[in-house]
Amino acid sequence: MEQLLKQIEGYKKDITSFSATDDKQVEEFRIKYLGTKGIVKAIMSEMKNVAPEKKKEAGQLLNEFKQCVEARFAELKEATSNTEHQTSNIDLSLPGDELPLGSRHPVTLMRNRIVSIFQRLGFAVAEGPEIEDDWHNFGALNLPEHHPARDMQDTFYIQQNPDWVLRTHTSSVQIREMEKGKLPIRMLMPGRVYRNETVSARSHCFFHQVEGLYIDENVSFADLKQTLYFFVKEMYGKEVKVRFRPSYFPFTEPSAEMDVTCFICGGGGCNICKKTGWVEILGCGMVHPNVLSNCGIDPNKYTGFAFGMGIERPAMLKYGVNDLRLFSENDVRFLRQFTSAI
Ligand code: 2NL
Repeated sequence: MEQLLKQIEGYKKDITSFSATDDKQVEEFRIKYLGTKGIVKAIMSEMKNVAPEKKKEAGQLLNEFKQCVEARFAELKEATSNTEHQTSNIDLSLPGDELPLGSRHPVTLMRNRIVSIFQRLGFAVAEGPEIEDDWHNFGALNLPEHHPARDMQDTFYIQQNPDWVLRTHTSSVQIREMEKGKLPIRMLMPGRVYRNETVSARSHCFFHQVEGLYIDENVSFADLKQTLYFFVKEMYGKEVKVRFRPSYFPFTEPSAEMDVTCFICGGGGCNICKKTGWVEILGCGMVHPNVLSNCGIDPNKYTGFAFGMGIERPAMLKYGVNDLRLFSENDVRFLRQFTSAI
């Protein structure tokens, strides 16, 4: 009798832990416990070995056990028979949980597009500090003492040290590269820059740009043009036309600005190109000899070209963003829209 009790307890445990995910396993359960050669039958046959005075008690126990097995069988059957997709209590036909995918910032996306085109031409990427001294941000770049860019009105100066500014362009990184004295240089400087401007939909006190610099013997304006032609073709397509307009920067001579035929209206005239059919995309020029000698490079032996372009404006046009402030507010409702953008 004792032994029978133990046996039944053991089987009860097995029964509750028995799991079935399909009909086949439920059938296995039935055969194992309720079949003609099953465990219930086998235990019932133990009755004959039970002492007569215990028979009543044992009978009750066995009946209870049988009910247990049958209840579990019904449970397993129910769980596997609902639909053909349903296994136990898991409904595989339900939609999955959404994976919380991150997204790249649209300014990062546009920077990566620009950078990867120049990387294919052998330009290496360099970065530098956002707090710069006067020399690297202005002096070395041939910006004269009275130049408006140096004005407190336009530049953020660091209170503790009037020699320090928040860089107003990434050219300071290029100065640092040139000062290292390793030539030739073929580099790209992407980064954040600062101007003392009132924040609005169209202007911001910080924004991003990519500058490029190529210095070697015999680098000419023709090299500059071919490099930028390649960039424009890769960036805006083969059909796009290019024009150079003479311009002025203190750090290049000669200097130019480059326009492309409007990639919004195709040259017909729209709001973006102010009905001119052209949009300005960058400034460029041959590195001024003073800048070279300021960095210890002999301007009689070496020449170079440089260019600079903003990132926000092309990003606004490409991704249809109409307010600069959206780029720096980090509102997830804005950022989420770029999950699958490239
Ligand atoms: C623009 C125009 C430009 C440069 C940047 C440069 C840097 C060095 C020497 C000479 Cl170290 N030039 N950079 C040259 C011409 C134009 O940027 O519109 N940027 C947003």
